[in-house]
Amino acid sequence: MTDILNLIKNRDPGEKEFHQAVEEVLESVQPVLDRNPQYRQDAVLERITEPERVIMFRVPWMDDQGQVHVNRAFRIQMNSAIGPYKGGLRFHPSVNLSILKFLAFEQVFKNALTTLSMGGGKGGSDFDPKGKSDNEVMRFCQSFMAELFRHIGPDTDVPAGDIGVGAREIGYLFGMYKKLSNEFTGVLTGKSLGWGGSLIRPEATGYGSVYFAAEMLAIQNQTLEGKTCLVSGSGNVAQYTAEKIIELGGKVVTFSDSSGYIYDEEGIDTDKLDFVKRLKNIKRGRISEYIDKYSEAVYTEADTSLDYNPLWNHKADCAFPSATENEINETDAANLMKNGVHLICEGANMPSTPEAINIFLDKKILYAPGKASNAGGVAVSGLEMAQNSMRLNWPADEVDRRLKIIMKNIHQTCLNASAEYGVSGNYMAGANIAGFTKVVTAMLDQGLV
Ligand code: NDP
Ligand code: 2IT
Repeated sequence: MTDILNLIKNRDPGEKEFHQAVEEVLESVQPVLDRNPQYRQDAVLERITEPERVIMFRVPWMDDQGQVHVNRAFRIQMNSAIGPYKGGLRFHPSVNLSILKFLAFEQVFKNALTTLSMGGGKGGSDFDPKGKSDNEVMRFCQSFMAELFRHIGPDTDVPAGDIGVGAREIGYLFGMYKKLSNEFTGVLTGKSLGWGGSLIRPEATGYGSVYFAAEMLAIQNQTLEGKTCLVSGSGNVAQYTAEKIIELGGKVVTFSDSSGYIYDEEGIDTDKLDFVKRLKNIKRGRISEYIDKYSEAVYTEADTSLDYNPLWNHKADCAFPSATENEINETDAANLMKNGVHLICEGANMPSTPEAINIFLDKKILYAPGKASNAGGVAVSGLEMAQNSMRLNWPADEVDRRLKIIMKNIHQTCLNASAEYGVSGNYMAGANIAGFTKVVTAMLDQGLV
């Protein structure tokens, strides 16, 4: 295993996020490799860590003043052993090959856990939608799709949203795809309801994450009722995580964005949450504006000179990191433990550093890795694809019912795999083992392709 990791690191030395994601999976699946020595000769690890295809392209677009800009964009088609490539698009200035390869790699195992027929992919651009007009975003999306359209399709690769890509962007991307291909197909998920979207898709990642947390708590005869929860981010995943926690009787006390975070000791109720939804989804404002309306809350500006994030340093029972990768480091993890947090449920992808995860595992708290706990989003994307194929729409309660069943099954699958390999209760190992086993089996069934 160390050989493979060194090979990957030497081949692409700068890709630290990708190395981090690969290292975690390779460590977890070592017992599977030990039981299956033939995987060595089949070069299973070399194959699963190398994208099937990487597309990298230029996106020229014009701003409202007539100035031309050029962004860089990618689509990583990581693995298609169990279905068409599937995974989101991220528009954020930090986007690079390493980040998208880590996300695509994680997506492969996550999608396998959903039990739906979806391979893994991810894409995006270093374009920053913040502060851009709707017209600028539209022109960017159209230029982006003018290249991407030839590489995707409803049975080839089905992108969706991620950071910086929501209903507005999916609309513009879909419109351009339809025009270029002259087809109305389910080529993207996260579409709006009137033209092929699925009910519950906007809610799915957050709801699914809380369903997963409730399953973990149920093992210990606990519920979310009365539990104080820290939520980071204030975008799609954070909003619907908070909504479901509130519905199940928990108390949400934080939200954040890249500028800072708010702490509302009284709890963010549904009225306050509606304010945040309007603030973020319609006004596209900053979370600091929360305290203009609710003066009982405290706003703390992000401070990059600190080696910890004060959001994770409040008394609480549960934490739902739902912003971005590596947002919980070793110090944050120690602070969470000190403050009584005994459940970490990852809504974001890879929000905890390896050092932080080691603390969670050492303390034997309930720790759900993103590829299991945030799989509800892509799972309902899979249900959107199914509805598009049938040309019908399921009612919200039907989609929600299926989402709950999928999250419950993922939870059980992680537990079963962890028990089978002697690491009972380690959801991270269980998720990695179960996802890996499914994908590798499919790859070997299909021969050397
Ligand atoms: P959104 O764009 O809706 O929201 C992202 C939130 O995280 C914003 O509050 C944003 O603040 C904050 N954020 C983003 N980058 C950073 C950063 N570098 N530092 C601090 N804060 C940051 O995205 P989503 O809610 O969709 O995604 C959140 C996470 O969930 C990501 O890790 C994503 O990969 C993951 N995920 C998303 C799924 C989905 O269906 N959307 C499915 C599964 C996982 P600001 O506005 O200031 O940038
Ligand atoms: O990380 C993720 O799972 C997503 N951004 C959702 C992907 C999807 O295809 O719905």
